[in-house]
Parts: sequence; structure tokens; C-alpha cells
Amino acid sequence: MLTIFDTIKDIAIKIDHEIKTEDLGYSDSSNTSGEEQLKLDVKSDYIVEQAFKDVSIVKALVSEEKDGVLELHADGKYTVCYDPLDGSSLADVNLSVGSIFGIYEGELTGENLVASAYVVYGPRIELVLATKEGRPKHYRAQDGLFNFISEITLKDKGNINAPGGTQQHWAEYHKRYVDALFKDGYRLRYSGGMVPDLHQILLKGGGIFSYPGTTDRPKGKLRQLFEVLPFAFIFEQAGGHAINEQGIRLLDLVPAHPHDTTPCFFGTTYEMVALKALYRMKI
Ligand code: AFP
Repeated sequence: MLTIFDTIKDIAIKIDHEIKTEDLGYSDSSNTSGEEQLKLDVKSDYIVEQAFKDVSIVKALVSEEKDGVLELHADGKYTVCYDPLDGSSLADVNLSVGSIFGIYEGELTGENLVASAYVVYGPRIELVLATKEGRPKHYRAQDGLFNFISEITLKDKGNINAPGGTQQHWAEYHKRYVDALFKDGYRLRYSGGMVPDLHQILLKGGGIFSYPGTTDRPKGKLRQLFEVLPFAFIFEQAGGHAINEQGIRLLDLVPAHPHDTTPCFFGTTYEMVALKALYRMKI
């Protein structure tokens, strides 16, 4: 696993350099989800692919930017599912963006996720690494090296409300939930970048990030394998929760297709209890 984490550190430094120097325009291609690809998306994906080509324990790669599975090493143990540059449309307005990695052993299901990681490209490059042992670990880059900062432990309650999705397409009960938190004094913290938005909740110790099913996107927008499940793993390892709109643990999900999406809620206990009550989920 160490070589995978070390490879992610190398990738982070390279992608950060591209963000700061690469042309921010659109390429002439689009990804499997039909989203137009920025040159940065394509370049970041290439950096990840090239980096893992030399890591023999990596059996295959699944990328948000490409269809299918890229076989690397037949004797490899892990499949790395990744979003090379999540929130890339924010890069050209100089907001933070990120990379997300899920490390799976065996079939690509939530229960086979054995580790996960994400990188935040912001005023500083920050990295969070998680395995099944202990709390997620937070690192910060300085002169190309990652220094350990702290372990991440979530509290029982926070005061951050990060409500995703197009509000005009929210269900009435979801709007009631979001508004109730604001009436309870929660602060709106939503940039449109999943990685910095969730990183903020993790580092501040609590709150809720929601991307529900909406009338225009009933299955939500965020992709299970390389966005939702890696963060679900990190939230649970930090003592938090990650569920879908039926109250099912996101890590219990079995994606039917590599690019399947799911409604998702990441947060701390107090906000999850309130969510289940308002959504009338099985408590
Ligand atoms: P882009 O990669 O197209 O910028 O989308 C970012 C993202 O996938 C995720 O990072 C955000 O949480 C989510 O979309 C924001 O979606 P909304 O703009 O619909 O809230």
C-alpha cells in the first residue's frame, strides 16, 4: 500500500504544477459521463496513468475520465479507481480542486475498498490518506515533501452545511432539511468542489455535505467508485457517517457500472439523525 500512497504523493506534485502552468481551456473531447474535458482533465489523467504504470501491485486503473478498465499488472493485487481532477471547472476561477483515489482489492464494491486518498490543490497542497487501521491521516506539502499534520477525528456535531445540487430540483423534504439546519445556525460552506467542501468538514470536525437525488438527477451526480465511496471510507474511519437517501451505508453499495452515481450524505451523527428523521428513513 505504501508504494500506492507514495505514488499518489508524486502525482499530487505533478498535477499541482499543471494546474498552475497548463492552459485552462477545453479539449476537443468529453468523458464517459458526457462532460466536456478540460485540457487539465486529460493531462491529469495521463499523469495518474503514467505514475501507476510502474507500480506492480496495481492490477488495473478505472478513471472518471475514461470508459472501461485499464489493465496494468496481471499479478497486481489492487485496482485504483480515481477522479484525476475533481471540480476541474473551478480551476479557471482559481478555486480549490482535488484528486480522489479509491483502492479496491477484488470486485469493485464498497466492502472491497481497502484504502482511499484525496489531494486538495489549494493555497497549499494537502493530502489525506486512509486505511482500515486507525484514523485518516492529514498531510501538507512543503517544498515537494508531505509533512504529517494530524489524524482526523470527527465530533458528534458540526455547524457546516454544504447543500449540493440544483435547489429548484430538490424534493420538498430535502429543502426542509437544509433550511432547518440554517435556522439552527449552520453556516453555508459550498464551493461546488466536492474535495475542498468535504475536506473543510473533516478538518473543522463536523457538519453535513449533501448531494441528494433531484428531479433532474434522481440518482444524484457524484460517481460511486471514484468520488463517493473513497470519501465514505474516510468519513467512517474518521468516526462520521456516509449514507444514501434510504439510509443505506454508501460502503454497502455495489455499483452496477463503473460510472454509476448515487445520492450521498456525508457528515456527523447529529446531522445524520436529523436527516433520517426528516427523510423518514429506518432509524
Ligand atoms: P465538475 O467536475 O464538473 O466541476 O463538478 C464537480 C462535482 O462533480 C463535485 O466536485 C461537486 O461536489 C459537484 O460536482 C457540484 O455539483 P453542483 O454544481 O450540481 O452542486
